[in-house]
Amino acid sequence: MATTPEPLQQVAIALGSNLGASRTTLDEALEALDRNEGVRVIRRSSWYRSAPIGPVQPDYVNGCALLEVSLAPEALLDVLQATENRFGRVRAERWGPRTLDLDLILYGAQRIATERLEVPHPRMAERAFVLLPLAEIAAEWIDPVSGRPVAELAAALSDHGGVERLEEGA
Ligand code: A4P
Ligand code: MG
Repeated sequence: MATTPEPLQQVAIALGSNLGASRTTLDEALEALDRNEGVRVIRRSSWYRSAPIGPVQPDYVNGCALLEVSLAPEALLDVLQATENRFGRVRAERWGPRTLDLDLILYGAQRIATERLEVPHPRMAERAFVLLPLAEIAAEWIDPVSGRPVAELAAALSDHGGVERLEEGA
């Protein structure tokens, strides 16, 4: 049975990697996402190096991207998880090292809480490795939880926790 297409939504995702050739993985992950029906990658932030939060593990490369999608939130999560798996993601320990992590940060102005999905991402407001790249590409976007624009959340970070810009966005 044909499914009704969802209206187009603006979406922000966060990307992270700290195993393998991280920068190449992140670039290739965006290309792979863009090849999915119903997913267009509009812009990406600079890539950043960031000190790990969680268990002892290598530094991360992190960044964010803006997508335009015609997929419902959980269908988009399926695409993100399938892409993680394609890039060799093994889920061993929570917050542990990974070749690719794709998190759904914002989905339009929606607040979503299901068994599989919480949007906005519950830890976005405390994480410099999400907010600094996100503020480059979505400064005015209003976080539906706090009612504040992303640029303001980024400016309110108490410290930038070892997050450093590597190269320009595209
Ligand atoms: N899930 C719920 N909401 C979402 C969402 N908005 N986006 C569920 C994506 N997934 C969401 O995720 C576990 C489950 O969360 C999924 O099955 C999905 O149904 P996961 O990717 O399997 O595991 P995880 O990423 O280890 O867990 P979690 O809790 O999402 O971790 P975080 O908060 O993303 O932290 N340090 C630095 N410097 N940079 C990083 O990128 N990342 C983490 C992971 C830890 N430390 C880091 C970094
Ligand atoms: Mg994750």
